Amino acid sequence: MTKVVALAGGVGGAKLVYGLAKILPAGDLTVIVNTADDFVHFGLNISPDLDTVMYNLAEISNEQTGWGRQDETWNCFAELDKLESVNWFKLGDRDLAIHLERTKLLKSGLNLSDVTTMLCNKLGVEVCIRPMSDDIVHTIVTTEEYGDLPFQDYFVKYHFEPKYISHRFFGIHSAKINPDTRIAIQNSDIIIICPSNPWLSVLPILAVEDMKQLISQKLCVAVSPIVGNEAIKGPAAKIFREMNINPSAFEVAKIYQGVIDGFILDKVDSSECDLIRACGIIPMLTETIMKDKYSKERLAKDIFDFASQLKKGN
Ligand code: FO1
Repeated sequence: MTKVVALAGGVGGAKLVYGLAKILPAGDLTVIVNTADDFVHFGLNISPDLDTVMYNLAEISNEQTGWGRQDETWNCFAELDKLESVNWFKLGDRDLAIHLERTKLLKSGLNLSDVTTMLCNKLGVEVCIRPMSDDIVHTIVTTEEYGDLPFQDYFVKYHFEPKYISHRFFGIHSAKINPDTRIAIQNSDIIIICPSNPWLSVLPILAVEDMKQLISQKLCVAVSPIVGNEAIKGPAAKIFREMNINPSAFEVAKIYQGVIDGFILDKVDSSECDLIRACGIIPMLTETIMKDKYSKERLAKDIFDFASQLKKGN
């Protein structure tokens, strides 16, 4: 029995988590999810990355967008539009039920970890999904055109078009790791950093309390979200360019240097393996683009087999 902890955020992370859940017994997989994208909208506590992972595992996610629900209706959203209300963040009717329930449970005094477990139980998700912290953390992106933007304003309202200057995690210094999350990491055999945005989805998780130290003590591999100098989805390659760094799998591996023992990258980037080895990281080449359920499961198996034969500190 091999205990796996996956760190995930965003659509790419959720896709790999789906594949991992297909190859591992539910009790052997724990997913620690970025919550720095969370925000309060219409007075509702919205946790996009927790919901995206939960919906993928419940097999009720919208496969086209990667977020939100399948078979969604937009009656409430349409009425809000008639009221000329805020409409840049689309909230479907089915999705709204989760936001309403999460907000009610949090207001009753439960923490986000317990609320997430309750919602997963109600959706029949057996894999353990845990927020990176029960405390509030907000990613703020500083841009050339608008100055500081809350994450969802940068990502959704402005479609990550503004020029990236820097970012920070508001509240990170007081954010604690839930004791059960800490135990899950300490009891794990392998940690997998999913192909999520390194700065906006993974580094918030590693920045919580002593998370980075906890994870660095474990055998850890990461999957590149950059393939052929481009991101599959989202602003990762654009942010690299705005940092004057060439977007590459190697540059992602460098971000995780000191934390990871192995790095999984796409075959198209095979020329970068020597650079990755020079960082003391073992590369593994495979097809990393997940376009259907089969490829999610196959990638998960490739990663698990690769990590299982690595030794800590190689
Ligand atoms: N992303 C969009 O690009 N447009 C939206 O209108 C949108 C709504 C939305 C509603 C609920 C939810 O859980 C996610 C939603 N997302 C939307 C995706 C979300 O902004 C991103 O998935 C993450 O925050 C970034 O990883």
